[in-house]
Amino acid sequence: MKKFVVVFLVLVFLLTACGGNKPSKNLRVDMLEFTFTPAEFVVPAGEEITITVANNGAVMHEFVIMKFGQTVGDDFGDEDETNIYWEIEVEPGKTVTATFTAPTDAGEYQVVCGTAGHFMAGMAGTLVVAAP
Ligand SMILES: [Cu+2]
Repeated sequence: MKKFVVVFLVLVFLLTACGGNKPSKNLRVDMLEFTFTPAEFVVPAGEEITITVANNGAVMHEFVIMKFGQTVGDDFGDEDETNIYWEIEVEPGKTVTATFTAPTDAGEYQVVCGTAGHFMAGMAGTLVVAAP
C-alpha cells in the first residue's frame, strides 16, 4: 500500500511538471502593473493561436511578441517597433480575445509590454515555440 502511494505521488508530480510545458493553441494572460500572469507561454510552431488578454490594471498594457532573435534594449522604444512579430493593446479593465499565427521557427521569443517604462518595471515574459 505504501509503495502504491509513492508511485501515485510520483505520477502526479510528473504530470504536473509536464503540464506547464505542453504546447497550447489557446492562451490566456492577465496583465497588471507590471506583470504578465503567466509569464511563459508554449505554442506549437505555425499554428493559429487564440489568446485572451485581460488587463486587470489601471493603465494601458500591451502584449508584444518580438521577432525571433530580437530583444528590446533598456526599454521598449520606437527603434523596437520594426522588430515586433505581433502585438495587441488592451485598455484597463478590458478583456480582448484575438488570434495570431505562431512563428514557424522553434525557440524562445521575448514578450514585453510596449507601454513606456513597463518593460523597465519588469513587465516581460517568454513565448516558447515548440517544433512540430
Ligand atoms: Cu504594461
